[in-house]
Amino acid sequence: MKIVRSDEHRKHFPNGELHDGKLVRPFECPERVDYINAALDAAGLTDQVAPTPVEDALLAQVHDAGYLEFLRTAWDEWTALGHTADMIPSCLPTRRMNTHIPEHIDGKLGYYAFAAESSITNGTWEAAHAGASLARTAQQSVSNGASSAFALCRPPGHHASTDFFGGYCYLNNAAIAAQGFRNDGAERVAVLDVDFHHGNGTQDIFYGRNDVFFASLHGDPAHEFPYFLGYADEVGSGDGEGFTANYPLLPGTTFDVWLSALDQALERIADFGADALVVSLGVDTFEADPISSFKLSSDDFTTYGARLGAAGLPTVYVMEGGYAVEEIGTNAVNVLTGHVDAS
Ligand code: SP5
Ligand code: ZN
Repeated sequence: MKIVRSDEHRKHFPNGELHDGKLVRPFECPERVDYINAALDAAGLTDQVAPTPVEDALLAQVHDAGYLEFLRTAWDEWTALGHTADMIPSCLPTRRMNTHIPEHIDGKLGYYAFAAESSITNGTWEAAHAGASLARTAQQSVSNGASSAFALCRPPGHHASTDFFGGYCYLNNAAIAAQGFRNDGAERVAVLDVDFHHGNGTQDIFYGRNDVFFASLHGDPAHEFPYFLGYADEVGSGDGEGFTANYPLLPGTTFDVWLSALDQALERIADFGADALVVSLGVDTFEADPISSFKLSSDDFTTYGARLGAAGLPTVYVMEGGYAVEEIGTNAVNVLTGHVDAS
């Protein structure tokens, strides 16, 4: 298992997150990476690959050009107005509104957002770009022959779509890895999203395509963020019909139920005939996660990591969520060691 990590993520740490009506310290915080690094080192997962910058051309295959330009310039445009606080979107387009892109930065901020808990701060672009580079580098090491790799991405990515951010995500690291696999010769790529939350961004990016299969196990969006995508009747459209599979699970879901959904998703991926697998690895399915409601124990992560390793595919793990900070390292690394021991 190759490991790809860097310190650039520290450049992104907004002052607050809008949570239950209050601005609180963001759940998605830099110490998450410190705990994962410590657990990787303790487990001897230290076969490191140095990251190289993701190409603009690959970013442009996954994301809209106007959105990328917005992310790159938003903070400068904001601070040029004299603002010093973080950028929090407050006016977002909804049903029956216009789809013009506003000129004012406040309007652009709402246009390119889908959720208001995630702000843009000084360094958000640099950190997100560096995170995408980790995912690309991990994918390249696997395309070049490594059997598996782990990209310790922060901020996470699976909620970000072609042209919007939210859910702590700005660039879709898993989608960039999947597209990278395609560019480097894989004909069929599967993305398996095991984060507690539905990977709405990844689904949206590949929804009309039959070369990337997307499967997600997540809290039922009738009850859980991101609320507006991830229902079982979303199966893909056009050429992509039949290439998306959603497994919404009720709050309180226990590991036996979760694991049987995983087995169904893995069967779909095997039927698809994937040449490579990208795992959106969120460990917010943990029983003590402060914002989620599944019941997995730390040992359960080892068990399902073994299932993933037994699938026998060239695999890139991309870090997504997980907010029980002190246990995040153990839980994430348990998946990786489970994978390695079973493959
Ligand atoms: C990558 C990732 O895991 N993103 C998650 C973003 C979730 N943000 C909103 C969560 C809303 C949770 N509400 C919990 C209410 C508890 N009172
Ligand atoms: Zn999540």
